[in-house]
Amino acid sequence: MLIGIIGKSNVGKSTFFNAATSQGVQTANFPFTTIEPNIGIGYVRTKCVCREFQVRDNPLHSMCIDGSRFIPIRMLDIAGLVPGAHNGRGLGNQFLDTAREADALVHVVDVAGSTDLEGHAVGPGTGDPMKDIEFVLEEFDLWLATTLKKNIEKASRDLHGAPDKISKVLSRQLSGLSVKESQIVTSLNQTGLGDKKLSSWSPSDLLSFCQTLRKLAKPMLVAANKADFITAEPNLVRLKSLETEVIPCISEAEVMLKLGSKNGMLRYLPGDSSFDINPKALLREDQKKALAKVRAVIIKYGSTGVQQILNRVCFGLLGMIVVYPVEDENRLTDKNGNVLPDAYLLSKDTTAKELAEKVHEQLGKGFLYAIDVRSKQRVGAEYKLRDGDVIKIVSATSRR
Ligand SMILES: Nc1nc2c(ncn2[C@@H]2O[C@H](COP(=O)(O)OP(=O)(O)OP(=O)(O)O)[C@@H](O)[C@H]2O)c(=O)[nH]1
Ligand SMILES: [Mg+2]
Repeated sequence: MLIGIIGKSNVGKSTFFNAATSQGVQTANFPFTTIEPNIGIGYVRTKCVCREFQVRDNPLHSMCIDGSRFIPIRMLDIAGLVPGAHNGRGLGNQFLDTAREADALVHVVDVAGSTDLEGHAVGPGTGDPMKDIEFVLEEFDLWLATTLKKNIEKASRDLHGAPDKISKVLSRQLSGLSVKESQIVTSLNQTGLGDKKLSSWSPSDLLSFCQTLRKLAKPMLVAANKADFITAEPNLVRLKSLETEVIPCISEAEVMLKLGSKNGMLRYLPGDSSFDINPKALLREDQKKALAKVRAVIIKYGSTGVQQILNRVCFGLLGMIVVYPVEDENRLTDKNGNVLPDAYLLSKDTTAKELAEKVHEQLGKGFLYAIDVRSKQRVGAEYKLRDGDVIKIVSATSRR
């Protein structure tokens, strides 16, 4: 899974990326600090099943800390947008090409209004996050339209007058954009363009198709960043009128807490609503003050918001579930004795057989049945997995 971070210039995209991935990419209070994309690994947090099964787990590709399972997801931070980017202003919008494969987007916004439309620092409360969101979405849709236009020209040549195949041809042309054919069909229906020849689409047909497709294929939520400023409050109220989900966040605070935790100064897990200072830590006065500020702001919002945003994208917008495959249904281990070694993020309707195929091609091919470890019941190939399932797959190719 890939989550793309988009937004205006200088709103805190890279700070959010650092907060989520614990990387240290460059951030600064001026536009276009980021030019080349940054790729990293963030984690979604879920309650691990280890406590329910009363086992001590040793995950291989995820982490389990105090009963919380942290599962890796890929994240992408790109350059910021300014109005007119599609005409080459700022850094243009070609860099959005790197976001083609994103399954979902986090749209970072400066909710404090401390930057103007171009991303230059201004007095907090001066900038307007509503306007920022408007132009960023417009630029994104125009980028999508340009990408589609190129493909549509090719697609209409392929069609040879068979309009009923529009969605098939479009989906083949758009395969690099992580778009499903069903999403194309829905967009064609919603915009009433299903019966119109591709070659006669007007620019506004194309744009309205792109807006509809973007909402379906690139689900997005707004990270209302810099919520620590007092000027964020009225803007957060205004953002409630958006159809998109908005979560307040303070990326800078998350960076600080993760660093403090790594250095042993604090006890803090991403997503927690509080933190404890290590009584043995020798904190300087400025550090104490900074932490007091962080504490006040996470009391106000319940958390720094960063982990909540990743979780909402993964489990809310994308509707993913977590499933734990094991080889030994009694010890909950793999063949090497690792307890609950894997936690798979899967889309909601994944079946037991599809899980087998994901674990190993051969396991899928020889699939016989699966065991729901919790109930010890056998389930068939078409069994729809549920969040938190622990599953043993029995296959003609497995060892028994
Ligand atoms: N007060 C406050 N400042 C923040 C927060 N997050 C980021 N900043 C500051 O905002 C400025 C911009 O941060 P960046 O992460 O570089 O922003 P960006 O969106 O990646 O910027 P570009 O790459 O230039 O588009 C920096 O000075 C950060 O320290 C926050 O939660 N609160
Ligand atoms: Mg940046």
